[in-house]
Amino acid sequence: MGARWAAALLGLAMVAGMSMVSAKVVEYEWEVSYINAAPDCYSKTILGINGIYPGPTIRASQNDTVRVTMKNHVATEGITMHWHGIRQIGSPWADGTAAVSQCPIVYGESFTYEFTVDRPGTYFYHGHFGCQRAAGFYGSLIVDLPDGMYEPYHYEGEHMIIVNDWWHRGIIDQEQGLESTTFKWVGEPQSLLLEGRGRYNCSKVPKYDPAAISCNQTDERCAPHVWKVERGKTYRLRLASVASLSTLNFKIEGHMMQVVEADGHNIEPFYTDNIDIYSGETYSVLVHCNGTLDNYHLGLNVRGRTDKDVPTGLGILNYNNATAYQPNTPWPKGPAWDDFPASKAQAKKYKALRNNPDPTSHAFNKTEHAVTRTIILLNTQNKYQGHTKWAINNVTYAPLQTPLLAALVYNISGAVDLTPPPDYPTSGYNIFNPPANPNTNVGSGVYQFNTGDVVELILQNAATLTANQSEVHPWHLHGHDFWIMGYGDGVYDPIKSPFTFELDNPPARNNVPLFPFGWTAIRFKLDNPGAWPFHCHVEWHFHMGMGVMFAHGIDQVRQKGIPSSTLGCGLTKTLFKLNP
Ligand SMILES: *[C@@H]1O[C@H](CO)[C@@H](O)[C@H](O)[C@H]1NC(C)=O
Ligand SMILES: *[C@@H]1O[C@H](CO)[C@@H](O)[C@H](O)[C@H]1NC(C)=O
Ligand SMILES: *[C@@H]1O[C@H](CO)[C@@H](O)[C@H](O)[C@H]1NC(C)=O
Ligand SMILES: *[C@@H]1O[C@H](CO)[C@@H](O)[C@H](O)[C@H]1NC(C)=O
Ligand SMILES: *[C@@H]1O[C@H](CO)[C@@H](O)[C@H](O)[C@H]1NC(C)=O
Ligand SMILES: *[C@@H]1O[C@H](CO)[C@@H](O)[C@H](O)[C@H]1NC(C)=O
Ligand SMILES: *[C@@H]1O[C@H](CO)[C@@H](O)[C@H](O)[C@H]1NC(C)=O
Ligand SMILES: *[C@@H]1O[C@H](CO)[C@@H](O)[C@H](O)[C@H]1NC(C)=O
Ligand SMILES: *[C@@H]1O[C@H](CO)[C@@H](O)[C@H](O)[C@H]1NC(C)=O
Ligand SMILES: [Cu+2]
Repeated sequence: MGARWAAALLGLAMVAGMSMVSAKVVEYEWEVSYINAAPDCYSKTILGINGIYPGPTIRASQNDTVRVTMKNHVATEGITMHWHGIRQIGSPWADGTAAVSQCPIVYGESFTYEFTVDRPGTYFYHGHFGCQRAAGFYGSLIVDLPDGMYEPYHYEGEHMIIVNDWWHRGIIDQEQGLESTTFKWVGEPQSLLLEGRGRYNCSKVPKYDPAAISCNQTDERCAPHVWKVERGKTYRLRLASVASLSTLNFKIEGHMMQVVEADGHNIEPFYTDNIDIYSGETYSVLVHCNGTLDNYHLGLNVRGRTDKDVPTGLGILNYNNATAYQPNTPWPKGPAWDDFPASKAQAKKYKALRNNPDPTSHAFNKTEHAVTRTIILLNTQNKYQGHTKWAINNVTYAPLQTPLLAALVYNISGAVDLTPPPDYPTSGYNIFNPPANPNTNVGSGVYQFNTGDVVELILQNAATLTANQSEVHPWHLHGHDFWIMGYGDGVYDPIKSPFTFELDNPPARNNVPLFPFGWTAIRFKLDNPGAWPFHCHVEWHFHMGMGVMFAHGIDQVRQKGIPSSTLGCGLTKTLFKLNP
């Protein structure tokens, strides 16, 4: 039941320097259904693609067209798929965000995504409806340079490592707990997974739990993944985090890593023995395999939240086809989970690669990218009619029934809340304590921009509803890359803080952490017309309203049109009939 794919020449040949580069169509047909899986030895129902988990890897070359036809065989749930890090230039309808770019694909129906992968790098895809990403609905997406073109670094082999945190409860149960007025938090994960594999101690499953009989320590589906290397060679490890909650720290026993790529962009390389990966981020690290032993641990640990009951996730780096086994050496562990200074110092190491040979590098230019609009987004935890929520400038986001893009393109009256949320938080808000009045407003409003605007966006963190507590929030932008201008502790000062910004070579990213009680400044140019979410990539936080919507250039999208296959729900029902 492997992925069926076919590659056909597009017929277009592109001239790149002296070589002819031809873009092709890379085609996949996916059948989505519930499957039984045991990623950490505990058997449960998850969402599988073509019967497998993690989903099939998509591999294409720069400028190729990726076409994925996805059929929904899940009778009780709609589905969508988001191509994380792919900007969807000219194809905003293919972004795969339910309530924004399309209607969910209902039972028995198929939907075809078609988009260009314009930039080489490491990406991934994941469900973007409800909390389906947490149900195992994800896989890797790798964009190579065309034949004959090379990265500005050298390696002899490569491997993908998709990392995740994992719970035993099903997502429907988890979502219901988060939505309920008797709020039930999901808690910390049971396991950490590398390439969809971890290992839970089955003797911890209570005897009365029906799963006690299906938690099987010797199930081969939870045997640690083995990454094979040849002694003396240098490997590119492509890391991607689809975590639902945790920041993860990756470390290889006895080996250093040279970080060369972040979110699909080349960076100024640096060496480290451990790397923080926030949910929604991708990295490439080069590892020179000069170890003397047959097997080494790959280790994954929680950062930024307690790791008390979350054991190290393990994989095996195996040399020269020796018999693979888990070494009996201590598990690799980076800095302590609450060593925030270490995480902040590492985050600040990322700089765009100077003299980047990649013409699509998206280099920052302080003249060209001077700010035209500034927005400050305050992240708070609140209450709405007894429900626990996350809010941005005192508005918690509620998905609309009518997809935002269609609502704007067809100007459907009453489908969209056109009142933009505030550009600034309530003045004088004390970020260090929970508010005396925790109530917030619910909304689905849209920040509307002019194409060409350069927006500086300040994310400001604050206390949760618990005194002295503030959490890490990795923010992800759809449709655009932004530059990370800076990070700081405490309250952002519009006069003093900008003096600390990196104006020389800030890194271009699509994901950025916001540290507890701190602020993060990003800047981006509105150059890709459409409707785009900007949200916390913690699955549970976005579900609790931690996101905002951006839109610009809708006239251009309208001229080009959006496929009628994106319609059919909410107030687009009648349009669907008009445009069958
Ligand atoms: C990709 O397409 C763009 C736009 O058509 C073109 O400028 C660029 O040279 C192409 N790159 C490669 C590597 O084919
Ligand atoms: C598994 O859990 C049991 C019960 O909590 C404990 O006695 C045992 O030491 C654990 N095994 C490992 C390998 O951690
Ligand atoms: C556990 O898995 C192993 C390997 O697949 C299998 O041989 C064994 O029968 C399973 N045990 C139970 C109790 O299902
Ligand atoms: C492997 O190479 C690194 C740097 O290239 C060096 O520091 C280390 O000592 C080498 N390890 C072994 C076992 O040779
Ligand atoms: C390991 O096995 C593979 C497959 O049989 C083979 O291609 C490769 O050359 C072997 N590597 C080494 C270092 O022996
Ligand atoms: C930055 O942009 C300005 C205005 O477009 C241009 O004159 C200048 O050459 C650019 N600088 C670099 C380093 O590209
Ligand atoms: C959208 O519809 C409203 C009336 O419902 C109208 O006032 C407005 O001009 C329309 N906008 C566009 C862009 O067509
Ligand atoms: C947020 O909105 C709620 C509901 O309107 C209000 O009661 C509360 O005072 C507002 N909080 C802030 C900090 O503006
Ligand atoms: C919060 O932290 C401050 C400063 O560390 C301390 O004085 C205060 O007692 C703490 N409050 C609570 C409720 O823990
Ligand atoms: Cu968050």
